[in-house]
Amino acid sequence: MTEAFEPKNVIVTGGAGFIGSNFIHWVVENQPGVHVTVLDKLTYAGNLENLAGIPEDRMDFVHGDICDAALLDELVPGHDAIVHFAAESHNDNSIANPEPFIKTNVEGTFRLLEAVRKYDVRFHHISTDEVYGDLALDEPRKFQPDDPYEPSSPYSSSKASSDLLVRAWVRTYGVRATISNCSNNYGPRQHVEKFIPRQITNILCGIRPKLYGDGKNVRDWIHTEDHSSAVWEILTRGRIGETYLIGADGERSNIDVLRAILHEMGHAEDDFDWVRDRPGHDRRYAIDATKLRDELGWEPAHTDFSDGLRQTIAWYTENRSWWEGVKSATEQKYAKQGQ
Ligand code: NAD
Ligand code: TDX
Repeated sequence: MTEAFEPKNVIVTGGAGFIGSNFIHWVVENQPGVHVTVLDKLTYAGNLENLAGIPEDRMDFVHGDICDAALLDELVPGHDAIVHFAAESHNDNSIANPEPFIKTNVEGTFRLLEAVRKYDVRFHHISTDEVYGDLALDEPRKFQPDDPYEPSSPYSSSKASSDLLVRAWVRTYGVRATISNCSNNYGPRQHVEKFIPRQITNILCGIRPKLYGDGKNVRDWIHTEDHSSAVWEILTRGRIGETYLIGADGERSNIDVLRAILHEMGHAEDDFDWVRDRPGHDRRYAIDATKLRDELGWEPAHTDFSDGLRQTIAWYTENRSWWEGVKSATEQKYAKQGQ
């Protein structure tokens, strides 16, 4: 067993977004001696409100771009780790306009790798199961860490590219880095462009939910707090150069998830619209997290999806001011795409 790494001063890129902010709340609650420096560009997906309530002595916020090498030269020295969440994260946006995905996800990761190489800082790269392409609905197999990369969308190919850069910087330059590829996250503070919050907020606004294609596509859902605890284990106890898959055995078809939301919110289970399918739409994702569970002893805490979904519905119901301002622009964008 390798000795545990105990970071005290951690840069979190993309910390004002959905998963990054949930990770920071988790660290502040569970790791008392750790200070976080957030580096976030505050794109349409970043929101400073996501960091409300974090004590001032636990966090600094830096408004900036991960592609800015001069800023990284100022910021990185003095920190002992970077956890890299910042990305353009939405598949549908990547199909409409891939360029920001190449810039932030590929060039941004390259800039960070150059900085951690220069200043010898531990790096953890957050990635997605989508780099492995998709599985058939009836296939017993799940994704394994060493599976070949077969990304389908501009988003997933940009994430795959960034993973390969990390692997190369480890092998060629000896950078101290790990990678995690996680399945679909749900929970509070997820942007209303994403599937679960879009449908919940549609219902709250009197708009019928929208289901792509035949609704049979399967996603492997994990609560974002379980993603956070897994990332911490990998950052502190993972083996350098390794890839860990993060998932909590949460496979569900989109139509089942939508019906569960409709049921929970008191609507008939056919009270939704079928809309145009996503081009290149991946059929099924499924994670085998055996390596993470066996090697690091990680276990998810949120094993009851219905319960997690109920809490998520409650969060969006109680926090209308968090999402109301961006809802109509998001729906207008979808309407233009026939979705
Ligand atoms: P998000 O879109 O909610 O947040 C992204 C954050 O990154 C925002 O705060 C944004 O302002 C910031 N950002 C974007 N470009 C930047 C730049 N150039 N410089 C600095 N900051 C920038 O994304 P998310 O859903 O929280 O995803 C976070 C990470 O997790 C991403 O790397 C994503 O690929 C990965 N991931 C997401 C999921 C999921 O289900 N959402 C699953 C697996 C992996
Ligand atoms: O309105 C919708 N209707 C619908 O049927 C939306 C927004 C989505 N969908 C479908 C498409 C997918 O099969 O729901 C599923 C989930 O869609 P998204 O929330 O867009 O997620 P996905 O494309 O699976 O990608 C997510 O998980 C992996 C994250 O957005 C990525 O950042 C992460 O890497």
